[in-house]
Amino acid sequence: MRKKVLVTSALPYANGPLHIGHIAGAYLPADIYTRFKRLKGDDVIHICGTDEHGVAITIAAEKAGKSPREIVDYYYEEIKRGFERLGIAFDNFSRTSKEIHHENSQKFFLRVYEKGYIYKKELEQLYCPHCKRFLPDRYVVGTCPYCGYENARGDQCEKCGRWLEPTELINPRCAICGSTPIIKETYHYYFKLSEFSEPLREWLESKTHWKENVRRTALSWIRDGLRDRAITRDLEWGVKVPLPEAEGKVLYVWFDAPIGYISSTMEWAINRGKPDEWKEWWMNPDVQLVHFIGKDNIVFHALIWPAMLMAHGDYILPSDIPANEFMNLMGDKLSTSRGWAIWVNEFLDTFPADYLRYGVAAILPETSDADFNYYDFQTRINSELADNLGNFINRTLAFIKKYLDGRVPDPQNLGDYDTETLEKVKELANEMSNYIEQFEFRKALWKLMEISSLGNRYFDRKAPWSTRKTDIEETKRTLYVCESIVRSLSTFMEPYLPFSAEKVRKMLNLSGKLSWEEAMRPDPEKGRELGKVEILYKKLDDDVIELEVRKLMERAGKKAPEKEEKKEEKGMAEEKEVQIITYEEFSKMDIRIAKILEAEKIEGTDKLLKLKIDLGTEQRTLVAGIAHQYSPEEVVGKYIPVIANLKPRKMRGVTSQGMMLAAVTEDGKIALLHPNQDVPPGTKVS
Ligand code: B3M
Ligand code: ZN
Repeated sequence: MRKKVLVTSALPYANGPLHIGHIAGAYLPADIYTRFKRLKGDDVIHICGTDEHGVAITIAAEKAGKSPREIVDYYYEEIKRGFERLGIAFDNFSRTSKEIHHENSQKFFLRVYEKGYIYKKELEQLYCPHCKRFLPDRYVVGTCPYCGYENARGDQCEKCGRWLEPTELINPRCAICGSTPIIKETYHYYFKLSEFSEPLREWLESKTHWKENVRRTALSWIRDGLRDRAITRDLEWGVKVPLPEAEGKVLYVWFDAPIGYISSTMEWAINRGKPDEWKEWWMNPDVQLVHFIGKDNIVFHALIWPAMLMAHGDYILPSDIPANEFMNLMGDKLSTSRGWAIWVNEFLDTFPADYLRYGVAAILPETSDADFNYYDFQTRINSELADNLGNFINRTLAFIKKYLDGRVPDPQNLGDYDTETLEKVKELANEMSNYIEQFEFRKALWKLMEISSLGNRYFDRKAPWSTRKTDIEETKRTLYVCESIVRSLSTFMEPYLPFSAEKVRKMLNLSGKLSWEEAMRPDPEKGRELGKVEILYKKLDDDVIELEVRKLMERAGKKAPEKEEKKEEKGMAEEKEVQIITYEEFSKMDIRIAKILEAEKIEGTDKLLKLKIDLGTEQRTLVAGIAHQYSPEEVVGKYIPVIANLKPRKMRGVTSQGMMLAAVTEDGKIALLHPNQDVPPGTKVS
């Protein structure tokens, strides 16, 4: 049976242009997934829209000297255009400022209110005496009480991801004028999140197939205790609280935004002329609901939104929340305010959309943060897209055009190597498909590239340029197999490279898209005349890349790296992070074996242990981020390597005098390291 899959991507704030961090976090994976599911024959819709409320918008408006309305109107168009150019094909792209969404959110609120999960409460709030207003959310910044990050916003700490109340911040300051706020009385409506701890825990525990980062983070927050939260704000801009006594209050943006997924589906149904059809998605337990998000949105999608849905009662819960980590840029954290970002629309003025899609898909931050580097991007495009995939497609089709009458060859029968090759393609396509099903888009992409490498190897081994003079039947066999692979590729490419997939279909003169199933079989239309053949991927010249790097550096006020420097680094180290250091640099590190004497958990954290260690000549205190995996009892008495001359660092009020070394896997699992023979504390590691 056809499965129904409802895909959503996080609703981007309409307060700035799209950058590649957005693309890598949610939209590209969601689009790949949707396109793939469609080829597989599932009934799938991809829903999104802009998030147009909240202080992210009002602050942007204030900074630009514009009204919130002007800001969201402008960026809605700008963002939508970026998605279209990039081929992110939503079934509906709505806006939370639309009437339909306001109504829907108000209904949702009232329902939860009537069920007793929302209550009114007086509270003390931060108020800026200088700006003369309350300071909700991003209007106030201060130190995060959980992780110590100094620029945490009033509603969420960017560093540890926790949901905060403005009054929890240490040393709060007004984000607009910098003054110290005072405390003033007001009232707000609270959502009884605390009541959902148990149901949420049970629900999350059943999600064993989820990405570990999402489940683990959400469960650890439950363990820390869920508190009721204010879901209204004293603002002008937003969805009005639908209660007569709540004059001047609007819904907190994170309360209304996820409801936007439903509103956007409603709008989709209306546009299709079947206004009730959204219910077949949101009220249908057979639907698989998949939310694609970036990791900073985990708390909202894995805890608060499901709790809201549980409280409401009529709608399905998410089946999966594949959250991605962050995408850095040229070794440094993305920062839109510092100009350290690649803007989608600007990028697409220079590069084809499929180049961006490929460059990002190849390094998606699926298990850990990734780094977009222009030079690696160039290498990938040139050696993978152009030399591998493009080359195979072009050489095959050009050969048929030139020597085989421009028609799909019709060989008598195939030899072993020919059928084996076609079988292998099927196998690789199945592996690719399994990876996509598990949201492992990078690995799936390697499989795609393996198919075209296989094709290239086959072409080389069969050497049709030489057989054509001696054995035309053999040449036909070869090119029939190659053409069949190209035809299969035109489908397998589609999720990642939709624009070039379309071009390939044109060159092949196919009447339309093939399903995944059809693409697994050799071409049945022997004798079909091919279309016009053109080069699929042009290589990127050094100058083009240099110019982009220079533009980026200049905008951010940085110095461009020397050309030689960058080339050498690249030659020696396969992937980005690996850097070569000299022996002198290495020898500066004082690494020694220490014995753990005492260990205790650091209050209020779930990751940190405070250790007392013996370094032979002295005892020291270390802070180690292992508490989520090791209990204090487990580690006492153990011998571990330590960098003894690392600059002391204060964490959660404890100064760490050195750092413990351990093995950390890609998905964050830690394994302690121990010497495999007895050595005294203080023994040097070299
Ligand atoms: N607008 C946050 C963000 O862009 C937010 C996502 C809403 S999803 C319902 O990071
Ligand atoms: Zn102020």
